[in-house]
Amino acid sequence: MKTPVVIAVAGAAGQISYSLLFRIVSGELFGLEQPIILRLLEITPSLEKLHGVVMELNDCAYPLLQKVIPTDDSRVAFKDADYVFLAGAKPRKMGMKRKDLLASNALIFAEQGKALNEVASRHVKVLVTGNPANTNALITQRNAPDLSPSCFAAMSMLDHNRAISQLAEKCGVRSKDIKNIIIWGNHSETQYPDLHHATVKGQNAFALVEDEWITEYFIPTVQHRGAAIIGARGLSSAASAANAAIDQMRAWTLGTQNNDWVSMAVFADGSYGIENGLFYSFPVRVSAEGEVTIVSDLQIDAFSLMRMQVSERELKEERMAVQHLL
Ligand code: NAX
Repeated sequence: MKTPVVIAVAGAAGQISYSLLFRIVSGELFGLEQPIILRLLEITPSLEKLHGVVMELNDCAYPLLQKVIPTDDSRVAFKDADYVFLAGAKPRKMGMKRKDLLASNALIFAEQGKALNEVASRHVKVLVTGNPANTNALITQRNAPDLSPSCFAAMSMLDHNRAISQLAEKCGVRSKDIKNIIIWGNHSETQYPDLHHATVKGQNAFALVEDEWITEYFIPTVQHRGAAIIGARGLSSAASAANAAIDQMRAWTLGTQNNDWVSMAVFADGSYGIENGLFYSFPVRVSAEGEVTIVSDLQIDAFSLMRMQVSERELKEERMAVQHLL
C-alpha cells in the first residue's frame, strides 16, 4: 500500500458531496492501492448532518479509508491537503442566474483561499465546483499568493461530458468513440462547446452532423443543460457533477490518454488571445506527472472566436464584481 493522500472536501454534507465522497473512498479516483485520509468541511449548522454522512462512510468499511476528520474550521480541513474539492457554496435555484450567486458565494472562496495558502500542501490541486466556479477559482487563487496558480482549476468537465454525450447520441456511437471535444470559457450559459476538432471513431465530427444541428441544438443544449436539470429535478445536478469532479481530478493527477484532451478551466496564459490570469476553460493535455499544458495552435474560425470572446467578456464582468476580494 502507498502512503495515504489527504483529500479535503468543502460542502461535505451537500448533495454533490453525497455522491462524491463515497466514490472517492471506494477507489474510483486514484485506484485500489491508494489509501485516503478525508478532511470534511461544513458550516457549523450543518455539522450534525455531516456527522450522519461520516457514520455512513464508516458503515461502508472501505479498505482505503484510513481516517475521516469532520470540521467547521477551514484551517483544520485543509491542513496538509494534497487534493481539495471546493463544493461548499449555495447552489442555483430555479430561475436564478449564476451571476446572482456571485455576491453570496464570493466571500466563502476568499476565506478558503487564505486558509489554503496557510496550511495546504505546496503541491495541492484545488478543484473549484461551487458556482460561479471560474470566478470563485480566481478569488481562491488570488487569496493564496504563496501557492502557484497551477494549483487551481475550476470544473468544466461536466460541460465536457455533456457535450460528448450529446454528440454520441446524435451519431449513434458510445461516449468512448468521441475524442477532442472542447468547452471554451466560463461554466455558464456563455460557454462555447466546440466540435471543430472533435472526432467520432476517428472521423471529423463536423462531417457527420448538420451545421443547423450544431447551432440550433448542440450548442444551446450543452449551454443550458444545468438549467434543464434544475427544471426537471427541482435541484441542480449532483451525481453528474460529482462524476465530473472525479473525472477532472483524475485526469489532472494521472494524465490524459491517447492523444485526447479534456476541458479544464485553468489560469489563462494568453493562449488564443484570452486575457492572462482569468480562469478560462481550454482544451488541456496532462502529463503522467500531473503537469497541465493548454493545447496550442488549434485553428479557430471567426464564429468560434466570437463565441470565445463573449464568454471571456462575461468572466471580466464577474471579475469586476469581486474586485474588492482579489
Ligand atoms: P448543496 O446546497 O447541497 O451543498 C452545499 C453545501 O455547502 C451545504 O451543505 C452547505 O452547508 C455547505 N456550505 C455552505 N457554505 C459553506 C462554507 N463556507 N464552508 C463549507 N461548506 C459550506 O449544494 P450542491 O448541490 O452540493 O452544490 C454545491 C455547489 O456546486 C453549488 O455552488 C452549485 O451551484 C455548484 N455546482 C457546480 C457545477 C459545476 O459544473 N461547476 C455543477 C453542479 C452544481 O450546480
